[in-house]
Amino acid sequence: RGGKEDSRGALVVLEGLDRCGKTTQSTRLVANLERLGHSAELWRFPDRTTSVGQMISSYLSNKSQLDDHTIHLLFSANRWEKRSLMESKLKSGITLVVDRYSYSGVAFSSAKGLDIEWCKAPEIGLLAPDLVVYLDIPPEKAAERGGYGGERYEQLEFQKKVGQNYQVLRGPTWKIIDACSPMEGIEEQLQNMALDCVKTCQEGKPLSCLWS
Ligand code: 2DT
Repeated sequence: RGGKEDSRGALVVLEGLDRCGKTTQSTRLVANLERLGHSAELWRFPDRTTSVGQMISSYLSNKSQLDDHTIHLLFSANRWEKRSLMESKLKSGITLVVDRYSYSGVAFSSAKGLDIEWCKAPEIGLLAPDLVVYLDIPPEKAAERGGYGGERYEQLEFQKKVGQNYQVLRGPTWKIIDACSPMEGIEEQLQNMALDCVKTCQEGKPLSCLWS
């Protein structure tokens, strides 16, 4: 077990409400992993660079309207179109730090009233993260941080529902960090969690699929 041939990169996902600090922290994590000699890349979903991603982007900025089920499936398709690249990167030893993933997909769509099991279904078979770090912030605190842009979903009442849905999704691969604690402390906790995870993947922990 754990021979070099099974060694791979880790799939680390950051989740949380808007303004919880995911983007800052995922950027720092990648820099820290690289500084410590690991190869790592920063990914994010939605990936707005693809043609599916452009449809999503236009929806989020209220430039187009879509049925709730339709946009849900587009978010999922946006992950499916990156799945094989994701797998090959991981197998080549690169750790992927991903800013939002399937949990955002389910938490946001079910906050609109869609059935949670229906929301989870199209995610079945995507790669399962080795670690999900949830940056925990009360929705009121996130709103105080200001800078909610004009995008769809960036409203307090909606974010409260999203937060409740995230709680339902929490599982054994989840670790929670208090997003209101000082930034340097968050950075350090996150780095330590990620390093542990990278190590188990280097040692040959097998890749698995959602929803495991
Ligand atoms: P950013 O502000 O992080 O770019 O996110 N979202 C995201 C969904 O509703 N479903 C998904 O599958 C994903 C990945 C969360 C843009 C918004 O899109 C939401 C916020």
